Amino acid sequence: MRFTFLIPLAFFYGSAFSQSLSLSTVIPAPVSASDYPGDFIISKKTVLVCNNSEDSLSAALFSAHSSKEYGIRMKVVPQHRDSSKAIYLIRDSSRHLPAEGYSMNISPSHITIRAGDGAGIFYALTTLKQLMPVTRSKKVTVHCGSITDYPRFPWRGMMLDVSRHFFSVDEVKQFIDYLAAYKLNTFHWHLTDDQGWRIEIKKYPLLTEVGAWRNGTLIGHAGKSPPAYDSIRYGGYYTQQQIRDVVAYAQERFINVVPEIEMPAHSLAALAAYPQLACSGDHFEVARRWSVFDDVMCPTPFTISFMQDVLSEVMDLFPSSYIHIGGDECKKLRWKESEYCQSKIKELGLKNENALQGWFTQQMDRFVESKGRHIIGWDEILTDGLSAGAAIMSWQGTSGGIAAAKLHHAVVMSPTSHLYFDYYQAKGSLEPLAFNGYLPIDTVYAFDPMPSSLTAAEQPYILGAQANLWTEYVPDFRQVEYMIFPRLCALAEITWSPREKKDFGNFSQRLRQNIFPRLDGDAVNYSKAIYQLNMNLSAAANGVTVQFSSRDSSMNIRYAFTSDSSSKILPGEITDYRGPFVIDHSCQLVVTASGSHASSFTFSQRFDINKATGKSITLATPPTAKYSTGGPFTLVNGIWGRLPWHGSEWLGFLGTDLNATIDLDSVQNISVVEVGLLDENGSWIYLPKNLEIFVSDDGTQYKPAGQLSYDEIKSQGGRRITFSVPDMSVRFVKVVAHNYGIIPEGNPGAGFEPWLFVDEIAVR
Ligand code: TNX
Repeated sequence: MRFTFLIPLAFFYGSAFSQSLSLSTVIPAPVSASDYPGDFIISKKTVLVCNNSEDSLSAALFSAHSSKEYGIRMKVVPQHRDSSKAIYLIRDSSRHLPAEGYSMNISPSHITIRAGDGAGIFYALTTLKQLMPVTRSKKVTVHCGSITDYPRFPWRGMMLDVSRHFFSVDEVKQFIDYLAAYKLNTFHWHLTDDQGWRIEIKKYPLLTEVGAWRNGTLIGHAGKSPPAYDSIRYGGYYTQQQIRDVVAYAQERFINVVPEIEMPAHSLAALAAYPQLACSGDHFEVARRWSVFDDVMCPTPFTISFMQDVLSEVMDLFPSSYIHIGGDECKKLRWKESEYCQSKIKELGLKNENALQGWFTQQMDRFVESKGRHIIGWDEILTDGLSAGAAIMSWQGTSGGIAAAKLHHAVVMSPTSHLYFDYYQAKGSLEPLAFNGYLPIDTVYAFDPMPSSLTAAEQPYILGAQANLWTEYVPDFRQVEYMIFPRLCALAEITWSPREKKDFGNFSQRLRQNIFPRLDGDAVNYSKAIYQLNMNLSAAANGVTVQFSSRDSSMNIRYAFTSDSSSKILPGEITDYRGPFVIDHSCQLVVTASGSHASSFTFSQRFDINKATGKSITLATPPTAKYSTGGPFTLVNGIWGRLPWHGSEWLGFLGTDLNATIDLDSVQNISVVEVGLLDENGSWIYLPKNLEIFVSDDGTQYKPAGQLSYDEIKSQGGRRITFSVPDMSVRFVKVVAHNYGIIPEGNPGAGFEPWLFVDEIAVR
């Protein structure tokens, strides 16, 4: 019957008619969902029926959402005589649903939601929101069906760093809303770091009066020398009143707020306010740049009682059973120099400074436990003496978490390899500045928080996972949105949905069908990187062959060439991509890939086609495996590496030389050789000691054609080094760059072998 009037109905409503969404389009994927024929229609006559005050609040939030998105506000009533047009919210523990679980039955006349707790009711309504039309429509239909759903892990989290950049209370609430929309239940609030202390502590007012403000901020990427700063006083903090407000707001959305107070390192802002916290020195500045600093708190009685006072106020503000005490990246230089630390190590019979950090952590651990709470910290805090209740957040891979679980500590997985949302999610020159790593959404999705090496008895110690958004390169909230969306959706699915349900292709389809249009509607600034193409380059006769592949075969790929670096494609100059094509002249290539709805992803790439491009190249010493992705061809692929550098565009030689021979195929006239180098000592990448060019007609007899010393390379800017060779006819060009050799004292990486990084060799 239904299908007979589907067509006239569609005609009548025109574009306003939208087919209701299948129950299996929800993100995170429910444990089980089946569609039944028919729709439930939400209108102003629909009522939400519940008789529990906690659920009434969830119902009111649902109604507010419906009012904002569709102009339909629904009444929340304790009972309803007419069973039609009702959405029932029922507390029912007889079904033995796991914590936070719910069941939902949608029939044409009414919807019944059952859950054992308030979170379950809230998540059912969250699911229902995703079953309502993706765009505003006259008729708000929800597909009939039934769902049983509950989370795989109890800790589904996201961290926001508000120290490196500060976000207002309203922005933090918006962030919390984003978490709630995908059933995440933990907001880890990174409140203190070297660059700013952001929480009011009544007993120590200077923490915010002094520590919340810095006199400028690094411009561009760290590691660039010399660093440049703006001179804008930057900062801000949350009053205790504001914190209480945020915590209450989060609680209404079933989100636990875990505060983080960093100690003993990442604490320059605290040291600037109270220099007595340090081992020595009486003047510190709130950091203006991104780094791991030598100055850290000293584990003295003063520091211990100071930080316990801070934690007391923190525990008054945050009901969370876990309180995060940081503990990462504590350099031990100051502790090695400190008489106090050295005598404390002796007195306690400790092995070294790391053990002293363990002892310091224990002082906090005992204190927090005495208040009926637990500490959680980064994997560096794992030592023998921790209370059984202490938990570990595993960031340097998963091994710290695995070790902790084996010792029966609770663990939250948050490895840089899969869950660092401050890393790039797309390749290409149009990406906004980010931390150096690369973390596309399919890598996030591939992560399983449960390590396969744990026994059944150890597995319950894995509480779940969380992603971290460090904000060194996230200056405003638009950029927060860009970094978390849509990777947040993948995080939600790996922490909520059953492992067997994981399917990236299906997930990305649901993203495009059910999520992207909503984000578009709410003007959320999300990344379109999922449409990103892989660009494969190979050698062609006089240039390179370009081939694209994508995660999605329905993708529509078009490209064009422009003379400048603008991404604008002019109409009429666009080509539909049908297969590999050759680039044999220098140009700017612009590529757009679009999927089934309006979103698209554009990137551009400059090609420098010269006599060496695509020619055969051999290396006497191979690059070090870690930086060898594209092989020797990387140096003649027509692409100069981007800055900030990204591994795949460079070859790296750890302690060894570059010795490259290019066969130009035939004898050619040449006058210029260019070599691309990197000078980033902060990353232990050093220019070569010298650079030599040799040429040959036959590939056996070589004669020198020029050489440059370290100082000459440096004076050319150390990036794109040009040799003018006397005009000559040659077939083979050999480039030798001698590794700088052991890094001298006083330089980053002193005493170690340096990296030599090369991205391109051009012959003209
Ligand atoms: C390491 S992860 C840090 C942070 C940085 C982050 C950048 C961790 C516990 N410490 O201080 O912001 O890398 O990715």
